[in-house]
Amino acid sequence: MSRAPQEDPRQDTPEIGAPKDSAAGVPAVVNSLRVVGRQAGAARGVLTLLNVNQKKGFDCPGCAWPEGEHRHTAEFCENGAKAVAEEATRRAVTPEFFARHSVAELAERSGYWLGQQGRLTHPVFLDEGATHYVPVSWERAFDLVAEELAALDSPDGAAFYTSGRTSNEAAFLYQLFARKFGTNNLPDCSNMCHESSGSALTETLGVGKGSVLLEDLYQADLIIVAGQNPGTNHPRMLSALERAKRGGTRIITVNPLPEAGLQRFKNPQKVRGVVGGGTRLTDLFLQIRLGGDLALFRAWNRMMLEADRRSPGSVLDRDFIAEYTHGFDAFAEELCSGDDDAFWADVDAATGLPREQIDEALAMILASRRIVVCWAMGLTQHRHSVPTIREVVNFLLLRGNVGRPGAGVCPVRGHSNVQGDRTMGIFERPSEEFLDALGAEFGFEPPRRHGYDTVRTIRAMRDGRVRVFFAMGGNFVAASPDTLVTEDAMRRCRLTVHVSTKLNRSHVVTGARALILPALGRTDRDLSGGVEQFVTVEDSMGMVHASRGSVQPLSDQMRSEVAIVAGLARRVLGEDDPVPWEEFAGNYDLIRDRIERVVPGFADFNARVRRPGGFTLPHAPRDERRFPTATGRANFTVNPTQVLRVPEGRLLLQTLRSHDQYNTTIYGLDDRYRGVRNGRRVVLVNPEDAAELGLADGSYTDIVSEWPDGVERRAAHYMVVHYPTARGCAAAYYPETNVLVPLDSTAEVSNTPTSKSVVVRFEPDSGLPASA
Ligand SMILES: Nc1nc2c(c(=O)[nH]1)N[C@H]1C(S)=C(S)[C@@H](COP(=O)(O)OP(=O)(O)OC[C@H]3O[C@@H](n4cnc5c(=O)[nH]c(N)nc54)[C@H](O)[C@@H]3O)O[C@H]1N2
Ligand SMILES: Nc1nc2c(c(=O)[nH]1)N[C@H]1C(S)=C(S)[C@@H](COP(=O)(O)OP(=O)(O)OC[C@H]3O[C@@H](n4cnc5c(=O)[nH]c(N)nc54)[C@H](O)[C@@H]3O)O[C@H]1N2
Ligand SMILES: [Mo]
Repeated sequence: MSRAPQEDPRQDTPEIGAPKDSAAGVPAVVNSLRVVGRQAGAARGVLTLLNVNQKKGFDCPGCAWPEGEHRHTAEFCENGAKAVAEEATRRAVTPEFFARHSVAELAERSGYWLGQQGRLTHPVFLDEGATHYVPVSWERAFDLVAEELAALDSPDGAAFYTSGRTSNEAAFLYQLFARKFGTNNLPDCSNMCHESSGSALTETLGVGKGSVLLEDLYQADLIIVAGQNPGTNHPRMLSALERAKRGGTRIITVNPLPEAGLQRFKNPQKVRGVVGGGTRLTDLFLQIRLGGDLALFRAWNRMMLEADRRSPGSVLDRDFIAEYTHGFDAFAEELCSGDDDAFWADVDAATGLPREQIDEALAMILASRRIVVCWAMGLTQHRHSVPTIREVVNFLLLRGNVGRPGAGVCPVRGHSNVQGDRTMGIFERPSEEFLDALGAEFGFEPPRRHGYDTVRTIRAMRDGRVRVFFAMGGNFVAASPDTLVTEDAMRRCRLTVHVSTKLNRSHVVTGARALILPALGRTDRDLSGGVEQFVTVEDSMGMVHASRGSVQPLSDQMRSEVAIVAGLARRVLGEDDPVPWEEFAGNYDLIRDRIERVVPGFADFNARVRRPGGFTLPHAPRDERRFPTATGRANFTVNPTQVLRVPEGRLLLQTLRSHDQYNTTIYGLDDRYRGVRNGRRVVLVNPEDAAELGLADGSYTDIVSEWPDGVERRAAHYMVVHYPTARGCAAAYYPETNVLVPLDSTAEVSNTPTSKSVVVRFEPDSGLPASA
């Protein structure tokens, strides 16, 4: 058992060139047109693209970055184009496809190959002991789910997963269905993503979302981008940073890797971006060690406290602290106590940064009245992620940088509607207020017991406590940690069900019985109930707007997610259930009326969402400096330094995204900005570490992770690439390396898998796996 099963090593022959120091620009656009042409047929592809994020079009299924006020006809980014092409493809996975390929055969294919086969067009069923999926009617499919749910000892024997592309309307109905069925087992991709942000922000500011709007970025004096690679994962963010930059904003980047987009940006939307060197975005690059951010923010905070002691009132916003915050004294006391040498020794060990750079950054911080901190997975996927983000909040609170223009917290979300899904109640630990409102609106008593998150769901499946796994989108077995454990857990289920657009690994690693239910995606025209429907989404900055697909679906058997949930709910909950499921499926306005009555901030939902650009949800800290926390104030917190100490001869591995993938969907085998072509089995290692470990550039190695449970986790046959990452750190691509992430290695409080800090050692290459 030595390899991640979704790999196809035969296709993987990496070629390495020099990393780039700029992102986007002409090659990006040309590349995206090429991908679009290949995938969807040029005409259909370009027509589709022009519609993305336009006022009357669909929301880009790429990322959750907001659209801005002026959407150009051509404002698409390379990776948005790929996401659209992936979905709008004309290739189809039909019942004939499943007749040709057994599940066992499909399980030998790579995730890349599976995704390339096209859109799922018909509901299909894999019966116990069967070798192939066979077509099934929607009615029969719902009967099968109902049958297995009815056979459970308790409603908590089922788990209802959600990925982050699901619309507000579908998500609202889905969680209503799960709760009427009787469980809060609503794990979601957030559990593996920004859960640490939500946990930290809810505790400290009272709202688990970002507090800035686009204008705030433009007005900021300083933007700190920590643990994020926007050139690949949020390319439109670079346009916003460029605009801020032109207005005089300075940018500090904190990252173990020198990511191309953050160094220089060539704006493909402008002539200026087409020729010349592009805009230099980063003023100061801090090449930090993995997991060093807590120590870095503590260092800045301590220096600010000390400077203010020397010259009271010169640094801190004392009025803000007195009026709006709680816990300052305890925070300052802990941070400034203790031996100076020991404190700085920890900072050195954790960050690996020269003291001059920390000082230089501090000077920029002190010269800036308005500061925004942006972050993504580099901050959220470590054991001490929640303390790290709490410390970021401390940093901003010290100088009143929350709740005023040009300042605030900016966790940059991943999936295009992951934030909206949470707002709609996709959460295993819902608040009492939410459950009260939901129960009152629909006349039932929702379950109060907290449900399972992603990691707990895997354990429960492994231990036989969850027997039915239902997924609204996503690719659970590939996205989750500890691939072999998760796949085994999945196989122990009675029934696994996937509502999906594309074929993926989770369809071929199944429970005793399995269903694939084909859903319409964001780009597809939705004629549920015989009339054209639109859905709504919420972006990373709390802006809600409409999304209307325009592409003719490939088959009349594909259904909208709303229609699927409604049909299933009726079948499972029975004819007597008073919720008007059929009416909801025929008119999404009726769902929005209910959302308005249950979820705060959606007053006049149907009217406001029809206005161009939609509307912004209220955010108490941002709008009125009101902090709905336990203390009624913004909370300072005490977060002792944690240093990830790695034994001799080991490195800390982060698992991240290449430029040619969307999470577990692989678009191609290149990572252009990092200079990697035609392969994904690479591990990026600092040349000095490589020399110490005897890892020659271009040689092959096995990567073995270390975790105190005695289980061997190995990723075989990876090419070593000498790369300018921080000392002591390495990087390799997710999802293949999920085989190395131990299920039980999770963040404090948020329980997020520690995908960015896996202790690994290197062993001699055991060669290509047998099937190669
Ligand atoms: N094209 C494309 N777009 C996407 C996605 C995609 O796969 N493809 N995925 C979407 C999703 S769901 C998400 S969540 C986002 C993810 O967006 P990102 O968070 O940008 O994604 P990652 O590739 O995981 O990159 C993590 C970055 O953090 C850095 N980093 C890692 N550890 C640390 C650390 O300890 N400290 C600091 N300071 N930096 C660190 C890494 O070097 C890397 O630059 O993107 C979304 N958008
Ligand atoms: N090691 C490691 N693991 C990670 C991460 C990491 O950085 N490192 N990142 C984590 C993060 S941030 C995230 S968000 C998760 C992602 O976890 P998921 O969201 O579960 O995974 P995706 O790859 O985004 O899911 C892709 C599948 O979603 C389906 N799909 C796409 N669009 C639609 C749609 O509109 N409707 C429906 N019903 N289905 C659709 C398609 O069938 C496609 O195959 O992975 C996490 N896992
Ligand atoms: Mo994510």
